Amino acid sequence: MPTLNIAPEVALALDEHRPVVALESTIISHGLPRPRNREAAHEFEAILRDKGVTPATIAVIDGIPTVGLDEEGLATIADRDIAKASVRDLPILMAKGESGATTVAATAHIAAQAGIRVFATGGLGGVHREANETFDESADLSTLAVTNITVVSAGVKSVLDIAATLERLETLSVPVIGFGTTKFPAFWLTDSGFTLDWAAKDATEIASIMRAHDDTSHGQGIVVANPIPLDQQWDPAEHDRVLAEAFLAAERAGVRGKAVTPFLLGFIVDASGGRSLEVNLDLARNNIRVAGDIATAWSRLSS
Ligand code: PSU
Ligand code: MN
Repeated sequence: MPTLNIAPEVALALDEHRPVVALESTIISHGLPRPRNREAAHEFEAILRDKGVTPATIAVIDGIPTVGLDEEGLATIADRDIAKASVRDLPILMAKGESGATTVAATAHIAAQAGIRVFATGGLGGVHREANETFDESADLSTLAVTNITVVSAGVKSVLDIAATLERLETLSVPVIGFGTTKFPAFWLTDSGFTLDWAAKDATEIASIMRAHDDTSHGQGIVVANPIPLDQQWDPAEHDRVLAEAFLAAERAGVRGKAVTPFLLGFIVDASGGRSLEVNLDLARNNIRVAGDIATAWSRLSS
């Protein structure tokens, strides 16, 4: 059985040093509600194709880590109840021949194995609030410490402990670079209130940082933080109100572990009357555009 199935279109683009962007599947399976999620999966790929960039949505399909999904693969992650898979779940799904939607961690891991250098997502996982008691820190962070890929995200959600997440990324020697700003975003909000040390002015500058990183790093990843524009962000007061409700609901429902992120996301979409979903889609589209530009700049620089 093959250990990695790379779609011919993706393999050819990589071979010819043309731009490729990896896309995550947990955002489709567990991060966005049906049936909007399937539309989004198609739309995300179309944004890249319109820029001349080859999309590579990643998931485990019937036990095979797959890079670049066909219609059936997209339907598997969007319409069926499948496992949320982080890096540690991969060998188990492979041995059992089962499917799974890959988190940022697992997507980054598989993308790097395939030779993809740029990856777009919505928000990174991170350190959960009260992690000092629960130890709940996403494997997204530890995986980025050992996986050389550039991830474009709108920061991390305010459901997480943003300060602790930034501290962990510092400890793990993962560069965090603001895209055109030093203000670190909080997913639905343009500004988390935390300031980064560094900003890059454009995609070309990110590509040159990637090249220097290759010369000096020990193989960790790079985080590009791309804030949603102010006029597209969620109203901060409503955001604060809905988040407080979501935490209460999670506590009452006794949700733990890997179920926490999907529970909060689902609750927040419902409690915001769909507004958080629109912002989520907008910021994902923004990140995918920026990732496409970075992949294009990278292919120019590296070929
Ligand atoms: N943040 C989002 N949407 C998501 C996720 C995070 O805004 O869908 C998903 C990603 O797949 C991320 C995962 O890798 O949640 C993190 O889950 P955990 O905290 O259980 O590691
Ligand atoms: Mn967790």
